[in-house]
Parts: sequence; structure tokens; C-alpha cells
Amino acid sequence: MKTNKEFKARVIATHGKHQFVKKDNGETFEATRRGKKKDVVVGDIVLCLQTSTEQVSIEKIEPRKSLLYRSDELRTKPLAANIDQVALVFATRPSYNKQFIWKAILAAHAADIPMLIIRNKKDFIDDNETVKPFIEQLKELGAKVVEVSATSQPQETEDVLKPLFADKVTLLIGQSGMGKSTILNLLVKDAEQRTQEYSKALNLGKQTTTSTRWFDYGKDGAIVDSPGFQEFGLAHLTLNDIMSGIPEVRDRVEHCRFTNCRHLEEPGCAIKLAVENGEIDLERYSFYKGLANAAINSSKMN
Ligand SMILES: Nc1nc2c(ncn2[C@@H]2O[C@H](COP(=O)(O)OP(=O)(O)O)[C@@H](O)[C@H]2O)c(=O)[nH]1
Ligand SMILES: [Mg+2]
Ligand SMILES: [Zn+2]
Repeated sequence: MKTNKEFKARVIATHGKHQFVKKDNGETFEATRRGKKKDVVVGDIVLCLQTSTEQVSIEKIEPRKSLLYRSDELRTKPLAANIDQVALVFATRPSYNKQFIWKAILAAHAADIPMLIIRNKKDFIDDNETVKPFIEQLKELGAKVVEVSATSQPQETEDVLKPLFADKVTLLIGQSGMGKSTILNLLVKDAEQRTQEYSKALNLGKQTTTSTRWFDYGKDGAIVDSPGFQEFGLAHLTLNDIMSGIPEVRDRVEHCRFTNCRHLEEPGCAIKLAVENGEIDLERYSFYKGLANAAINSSKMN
């Protein structure tokens, strides 16, 4: 039954069972999901029913343009919906994890979302030479890469990032300590204050960094800040997602002897040959093998 108390809104923060939604006119409400389902994520457009002045219930989730997932040891969970771009922040100090970055690229590829990589802290100039081959590799993998220094060159950082973030919904991810919050605060001047408001509304107390939050950015853009995490699990990907998300594999499969080659133990495998010839980075092949074996084992269990 349609009542005039039904409206559409954007989910702008989630924490456990709590959600926070915002209407186009800027009004915000605390929301609960009908049936206590945990299927709503930041970025979702939802149909709400007003139950009191400040309370609404989420009746329905509108179809999503995109949905990015990651897994941890326990389960696969969606990170954010309707995003146009994933921006991953990394730096050489403390230290970055190649596999984390490669996995994020794969997850974005599987969700059909373009990836922007922000190498921060370029003021550690001693590291610039050593990180260069990795940056070149990321570009070959299809990511756009920019290098900034959010604390020592804030204006330049803003100038570089502004056009890349304009009119897009960008999900910010990264291992903790890389400068994600510094970059968010640079782009969204009142992010700290808005974070406090979210925490208050969601009764988060001091655990502000455990929730995902939406910040409007410019006219039509937004930045979605996710909690820093150390692992980017890919249990949700199939062997096919993995093969097609790894260009070194994808671009050579047609030369394998068997059309169903998994590039592990099969004879006449073009990928293994390219590894032996030094055309494929050994570390990247190990990365592929690890993911492929995990995908094969989990599909056997199902
Ligand atoms: N040297 C240097 N330090 C930075 C830069 N950006 C951030 N930091 C510092 O790195 C630390 C972690 O930054 P933060 O934004 O909290 O990282 P987050 O955990 O990814 O949100 C803080 O001490 C920042 O001041 C940078 O460009 N250069
Ligand atoms: Mg942070
Ligand atoms: Zn093969």
C-alpha cells in the first residue's frame, strides 16, 4: 500500500543493525531494516517508510548499479553499492602489501568498477626509486596511478585528486596508516565534524572507524570512507573471475593446449611457459596459483 509517508533515500552510514539515510532535500533519519535483514550497504538507494518523526524503516532496496564485495575469514560482505570508482591509498611507510593491492584490483574488476590508485607519502623520496617498478606494474594491470603527498603538499594533492573525484561516487579503501583519513579530510573539509555527527546518531561512541560513511563531494560526487582493514579476501570470486581479472593469464589463455586449462599442472600451458621464460613475474604467478587453488577447493566443497 502506497502512503505519502513513503520516500526514497540514500544510505549514508551503516554500523551493525543501525543505518542512517538521507533524502535528496538533506533530511536525515535513523533507519531500521524491515525483517532485520542485514542486506543494506552504504550507497544504496532505499524505499523508506516513516514510523515516527525521526525513525524510518527500510522497505526495499532499489536495484544497484554496482556492488563491491570483500571477504574475511568468516564471510563475504558487500562494502558499498552504486559506486563509480574505487580509490585505493597506499604508501611505502609503514609498508604496503602487494597482495592486498592486487586483490583489491581483482575485486574491483569482478564488480566492473574502475580503480584509481593513490600512492601517498611521496615525500619519503628515498622510496621513490624502489616503488617505481611496482607502480609501473599497477599501470600495466590497468589501474590509473597518481602520486601525492597529503601532508607535505596538501594543495597539490587536492589539485591532483579534485578532477579525479569530481562528479563520481568514490569508495576510499586502504590498509590503515596509509593516509586515507588525511586525504578524506583534505577533500571534505568538514569530514571530522560529519563523522562526529554520524557517531552520535549511530551511538558509536569512540568506534568511529568501524563504520562506512558517505560524504557528499562537490555537486554530484561523493566519497565513501570504509574502515581500514588489513586483508582483502576474495572468497567470493570464481576461478573464472580470477583468470579474467589477471591480465598476464587472460591474455595468454588462447595459447594453452587445453581450452579448460587451469594453468596449474596441465601440459602445454602458455602461462607456465611464460613464467619459465621470465615473461610473467613469479610473484604474480604464485598469487594466481594461491587464488585459483582456493577457488577450486571451495567449489569442491559446495
Ligand atoms: N610523511 C607523510 N605522512 C603522511 C602523509 N599523509 C598522511 N601521513 C601521516 O600518516 C599517518 C597516518 O595517516 P592517516 O590519514 O590517519 O591514515 P589512515 O589510517 O589510512 O586513515 C598520520 O600520522 C599522517 O599524518 C604524507 O603524505 N606524508
Ligand atoms: Mg583513518
Ligand atoms: Zn594454461
